[in-house]
Amino acid sequence: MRKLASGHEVEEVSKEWLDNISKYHGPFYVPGMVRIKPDGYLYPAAAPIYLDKLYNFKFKPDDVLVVSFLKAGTTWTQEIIWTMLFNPNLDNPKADLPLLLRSPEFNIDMFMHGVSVEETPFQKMKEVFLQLCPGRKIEDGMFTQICEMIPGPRLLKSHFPLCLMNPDLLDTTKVVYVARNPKDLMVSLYFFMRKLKNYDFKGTFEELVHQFMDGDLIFSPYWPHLRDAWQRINHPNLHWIFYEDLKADTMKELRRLDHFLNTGLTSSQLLNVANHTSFSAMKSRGEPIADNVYNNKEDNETVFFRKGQVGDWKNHFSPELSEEVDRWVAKEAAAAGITFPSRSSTSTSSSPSPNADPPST
Ligand code: PPS
Repeated sequence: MRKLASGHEVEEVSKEWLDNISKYHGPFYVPGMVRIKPDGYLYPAAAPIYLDKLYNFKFKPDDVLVVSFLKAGTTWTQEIIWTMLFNPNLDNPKADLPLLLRSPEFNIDMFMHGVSVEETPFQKMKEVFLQLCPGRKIEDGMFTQICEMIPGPRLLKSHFPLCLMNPDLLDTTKVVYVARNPKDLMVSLYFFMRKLKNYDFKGTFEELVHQFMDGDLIFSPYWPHLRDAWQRINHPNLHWIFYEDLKADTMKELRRLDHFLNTGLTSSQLLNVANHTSFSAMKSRGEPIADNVYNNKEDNETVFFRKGQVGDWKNHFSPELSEEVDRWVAKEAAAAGITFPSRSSTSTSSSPSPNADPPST
C-alpha cells in the first residue's frame, strides 16, 4: 500500500463504491478517489501528490494558515484576517482582487491534475502564476506554487486536516481553525454541492446527510478533522473560532483574533473589519470563485453567500432526521472531547442566534 510523506496510508476506493457514489454526483468522482488511512479522508486520486507537497511545504513564522472542514466559514475568516492584516483602514486597492489571489489555497491542485488550466474555472490564475512563479510548471501544482511564491506575510487556506501536515507546522506558523455545527454545515454543503457543476449532487438532502455521516463525501470524515485541531487547542499558535461565536459576537471574536495575530488594531479599525466582512458586504462583492462554476445560476443570485445564518438547519431537517443526527453529534462530539457553543443550536430545543450584521460606522 502506498504511503504519504506523513506516513499515512493511501487506499484506493473499490469500483463498487465508486459506481454507487457516482450515481449521486456529476463528473467529480469519476477519475477515481482515495482514502487516507486510518481516518479515511476521501480525496480525488491525485491528492497524494499534493499532500506530499503540502507536507514538505516551507511555512514561515509570519504566515497565517486558515484550516477548516468545508463550509465552516473559511472564506469569511480569510477575509477577516486579510482585512485585519492589510486593510484595516479600508484603503488598500488590492482588496478588490479576488480572495483566491490574496489568500490562495492548497486543496485545488488535486482537482486540476491532468486537466489543462484553460478547461478549469481558474484560467485567469495562469497569468498570476506565470508572474509569481517564472520558470515553474503549472503541472507541478499551480496553487501550491502560488501559495509558495506570494509575497509575505502569506495568508493561506487548507481544507486538509492538520494531521496530514508536517508536525512542526504549529511550532513555525500561526494557524486559525474554524469550526461550524455540523447540521448547518450539512445544509450549506447540500446547496453548494447541488449547484456546483463538478459536484452536481443529485441526491436528496437526507441522502447527503447520510453520506456525510458515513464519511462518503469528499473531504470527509468531519469529526477526525475537528479532533485533530481540538487536540492542539492549547498550542499558543493555534486559534480556534466557532462560526456561531463569530456570528453572535463578531467584535469579541475580532478582538480575540487581533490579540492572536498581534495586529494591534484600534476599535475603529476593528469595526471597519467587521463591516467590510459582514455577510451583506461580502455578498454584495459577488462570487468568490467564478460565476461559471454553478448550474442554473439565476440572475443576481450569489450562490456562495447563501444565507450566512446559524440555525438554518431547522428549515431543512425533518424531526426524525434531526434526532438521528443529534444522536450522532452527541456520540461523536463526546468521543472527540469537543464542546460546541450552546448558541450553535444543533439541538431542536434551543433558539437561533441573532445573526445580525455588526453595527455600521
Ligand atoms: S468553502 O467553500 O468550504 O470554503 O466554504 P466556507 O467559506 O467554509 O463556508 C461557506 C459558508 O459561510 C457563509 N459565509 C458567511 N457567513 C456569515 N458572514 C459572512 N461574512 C460569510 N461569508 C460566508 C456562506 O454563506 C456559507 O454558508 P451558508 O450557510 O451556505 O450561507
